[in-house]
Amino acid sequence: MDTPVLPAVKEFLSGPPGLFIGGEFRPSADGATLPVLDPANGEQLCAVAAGTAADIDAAVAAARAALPGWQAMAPSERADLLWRLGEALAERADEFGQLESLDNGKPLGESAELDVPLCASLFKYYAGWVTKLGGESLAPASGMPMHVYTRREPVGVVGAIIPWNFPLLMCGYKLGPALAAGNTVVLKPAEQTPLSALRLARLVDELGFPPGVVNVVTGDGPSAGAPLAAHPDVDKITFTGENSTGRKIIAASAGNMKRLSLELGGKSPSLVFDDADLDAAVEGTFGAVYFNQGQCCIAGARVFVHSGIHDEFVARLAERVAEVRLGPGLSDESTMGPLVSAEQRDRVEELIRSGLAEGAEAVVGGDKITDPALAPGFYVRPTLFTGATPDMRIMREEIFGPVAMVAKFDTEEEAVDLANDTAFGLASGIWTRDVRRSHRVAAAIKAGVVWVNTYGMFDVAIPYGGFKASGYGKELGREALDPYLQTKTVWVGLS
Ligand code: TXE
Repeated sequence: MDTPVLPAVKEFLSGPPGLFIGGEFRPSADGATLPVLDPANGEQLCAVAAGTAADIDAAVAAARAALPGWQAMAPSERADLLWRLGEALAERADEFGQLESLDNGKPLGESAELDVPLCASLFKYYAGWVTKLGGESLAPASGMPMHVYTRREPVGVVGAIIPWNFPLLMCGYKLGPALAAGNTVVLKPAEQTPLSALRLARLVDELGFPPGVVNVVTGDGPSAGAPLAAHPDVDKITFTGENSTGRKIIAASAGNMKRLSLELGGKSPSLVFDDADLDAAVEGTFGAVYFNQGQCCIAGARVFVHSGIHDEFVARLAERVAEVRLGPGLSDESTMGPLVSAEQRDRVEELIRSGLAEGAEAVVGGDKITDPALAPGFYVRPTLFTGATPDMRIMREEIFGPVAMVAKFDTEEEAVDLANDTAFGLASGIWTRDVRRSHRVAAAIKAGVVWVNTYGMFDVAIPYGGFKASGYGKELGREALDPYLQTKTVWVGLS
């Protein structure tokens, strides 16, 4: 049965607010709009304003103008606003969850019970830091008669460019630490999923954040993202998305030497040793690959299994994958929703075809959806490949869809080499009962996160972020504040 759409969600969809600039909602400068589609059936949900360079200019000017006031506000007051944003969000988990599921396609259980509460707790966590950001007093090694201290100052105006896989959560990842550190923000949501960011903007407005502290400009990458990345009056860009877009952002930001935090793609390995708890490894690997329809940058989809347990592992994982029930996010029958867009579905299907053409075997899935109830939506049949070799495209390129590749290894050394045979370095998983091996392998893997006998765990207090081509600048935890602050050193002569 489908969960009935809440009146507040219907009301929102009947006329979503425009761009949020300087505390006001307004249409885009040229009046253009973007359609927002329901990925479960391809139909239009509503339309939102399509911002361009002129709107970005206005939003950046509003953010710049708001900066002195926001920084002068008592830290306890800023903390209070962030805390109340977290509270208000948690109180509206059902509404935000529905909006997110309609916009992105993910099951309601995931949006309302995971994404919204985590985003709410993020604002509360960073509220706690606002009153604790101080510098230090330092003694010169030479013994010079100087009083030296550091101040931790915000970097200024932050441009946040976010993707569509966790639309609301990504708002929290960026806004939480940026605002806590005293910056003002221009947020550019993904064109596929702008709704929860606009709903959040309404909340920001209702709670009385000073105008211009948070600005939201919806629009596509080239028209709204690119001018934000290149804007001479933006001090920092924080970006999550594709590597090629990350490269464009690096180039665009060179003009005024913007600070950058980049959370890019991944091709994460899961290593299953022959002493692993197989039940836990199968269930954990299933979640590592297929959660969020596989649209996770941390997806542990390169699964390397010891040859002694390979066949049994594949049989059990195949059974688990076959249990998936595809359907709309708002249906309580569905355990997996559609992908976010037709473009993403086509991209994933093309990679599945390449895997078959290059000789991998699809133990489950691999075929197109033909069921007339699902076909108009952007669904992809969850797929499990065996026999994938390291040179295949499915083993090298980020798939960002519900596709796992299981391959064999014989020794620990080989497992580590296979795990590290990628340009990316975001996350990884190890399944073993041997505590010595778990630490040895965790140290040898070149990735920003290693999960041992678990996968995909996140917590507001624990830092997360990639190595190698997966980007730089941590998110979550205390470390996530650093990229939003700069240290000023003050020397005071005492003689
Ligand atoms: O990403 P983009 P897309 C990967 C995943 C997926 C692929 C494509 O493999 O299949 O990327 O997704 C904005 N200047 N990830 O095309 O383009 C864009 O409007 C400034 C991994 O959606 O990177 C959106 O707001 N901004 C990932 C944001 O960038 C630009 C999450 C992300 O879109 C821009 C999503 C430009 N020139 C996709 N061009 C992860 N690591 O979590 C686009 N944008």
